[in-house]
Amino acid sequence: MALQRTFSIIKPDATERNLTGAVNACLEKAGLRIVAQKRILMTRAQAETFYAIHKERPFFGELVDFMTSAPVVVQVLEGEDAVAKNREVMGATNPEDAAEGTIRKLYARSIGENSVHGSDSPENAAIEIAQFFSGNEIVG
Ligand code: RTP
Ligand code: MG
Repeated sequence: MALQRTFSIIKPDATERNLTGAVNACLEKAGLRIVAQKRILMTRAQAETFYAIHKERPFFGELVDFMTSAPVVVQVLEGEDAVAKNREVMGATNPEDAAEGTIRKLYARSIGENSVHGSDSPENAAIEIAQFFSGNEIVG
């Protein structure tokens, strides 16, 4: 299978606890290569655009508050089957349902403060990568 790219975010609950390196170690151990990475404070507009698909959900306001509450690390990950591989190493949305050894099982605080984001399809990965990175910032 050809190399694929996916978009990842280390969320505020993880950056606040100084877990950037711990999360990156899990990603790299899973065979994903970090080909772009930057630490930013998301604006409300960026978070609202990024999570627009959830704007009618009851947790939307809380989600935007959370994602703008502290720095995040946005990343592009590359590897074979990267979208699915990253979802696997992240674990289920709710840490109570996440498999042993996954990032969310190890580090997430709750279903909302769940340490990482990962694209759910190659199509969304391309859209999400383009929201945060220009082509020359990604070095594969
Ligand atoms: P993500 O998009 O962040 O990678 O997470 P996901 O696919 O596993 O979950 P999704 O259904 O897309 O939800 C996006 C994020 O919204 C927050 N959430 N809170 N309070 C709640 O019931 C609730 N449900 C979802 C989480 O931060 C989730 O990752
Ligand atoms: Mg999602």
